Amino acid sequence: MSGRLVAVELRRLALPLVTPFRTSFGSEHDREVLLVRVVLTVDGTETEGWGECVALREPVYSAEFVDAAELVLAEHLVPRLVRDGPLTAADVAGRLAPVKGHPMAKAAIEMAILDAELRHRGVGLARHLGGTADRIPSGVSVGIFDTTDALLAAVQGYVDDGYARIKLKIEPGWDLEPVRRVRELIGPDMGLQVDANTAYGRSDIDHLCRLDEFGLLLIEQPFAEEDLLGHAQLARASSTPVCLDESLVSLATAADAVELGAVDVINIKPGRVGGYLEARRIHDLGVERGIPVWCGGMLETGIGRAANAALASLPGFTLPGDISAASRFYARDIVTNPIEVVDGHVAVPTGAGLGFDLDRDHLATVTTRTRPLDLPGELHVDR
Ligand code: NPG
Repeated sequence: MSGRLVAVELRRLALPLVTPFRTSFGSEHDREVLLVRVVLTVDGTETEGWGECVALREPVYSAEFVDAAELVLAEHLVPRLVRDGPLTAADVAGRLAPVKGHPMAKAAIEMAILDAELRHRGVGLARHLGGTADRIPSGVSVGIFDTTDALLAAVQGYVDDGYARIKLKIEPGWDLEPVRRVRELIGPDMGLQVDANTAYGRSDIDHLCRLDEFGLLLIEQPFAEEDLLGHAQLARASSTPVCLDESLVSLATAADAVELGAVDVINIKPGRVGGYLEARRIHDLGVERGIPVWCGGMLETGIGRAANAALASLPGFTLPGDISAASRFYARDIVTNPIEVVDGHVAVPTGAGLGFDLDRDHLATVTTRTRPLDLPGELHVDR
């Protein structure tokens, strides 16, 4: 059922983090969020939908950054979508394919249209994607600390909160020792994994193999985004499964990485791959090829967090995702039904659309700018 985009608005929010989050590429103290609000008319009824763009303020995780995402949405993506007439969420990726790159910006507008479309139909995202679980195990991602003692205290807090697995950020100089100490703290049975965010190079393969003794679930993205060969070499040398994040920007790159033996486990982030529909296709590839997948996180608000929980309810998500409680990052979420962790699990939203309920008052408080887009009229070509 096609709909017409009758309004699109870009919103910028400033959200302080409850505690700074340090990775090998920098420290985040607050989150500058870009939201996309659409109004879609289907069968004469107008429905609102929201999407969240996961691009960071600076291009340090990937090439995208929030100002560029706003610009490409306003000047290139939305005009193309509107120009070509009525659409469904499933048409978005194809219509936007002529614009190279910018997966996070593309994902945000597809997400908003999907939200509106599903709300109109009264269907939840999990059901739409083929999700089967009604709750999913929740993992937490723990940043780099100045001291190992501070790290251990933080990890103990997350263990007490009931998280199902721990992910540690690592970088050269912050790897073997913190991992050893955390493994001692949490015992041999709790899931533990590490994420390097591209901080190492191929010459570190022998060093990284020393992580094998800690029984890790996986090592995530040790080498540069482009370095599939290096990851394949590590996968052969090390007994720790190699997981890719930054390298996998589409179904095609994921399929190539599998073929090359560069990836044992796939981190799926819908923003990184251009949207939830491409994310499902990567999930399907994982199921077909026997590659476990899990859902990554990008410090999302309740909008993206709800959608991620829906995605992670698909059966191929056999490892806990980075879908932690919203309160791990934000004192107050912009939704009235924030994701919470109970017995190490997160409930999969069941409401229509992405399943979140906006806290409009709080959203207004944290909004720094609202930009309604002028929508170009459709081209009516007489044939
Ligand atoms: O739980 O949302 C979360 C954060 C998970 O560590 C996490 N994300 O590289 O996967 C990552 C990392 C990240 C954080 C990436 C911030 C980009 C920005």
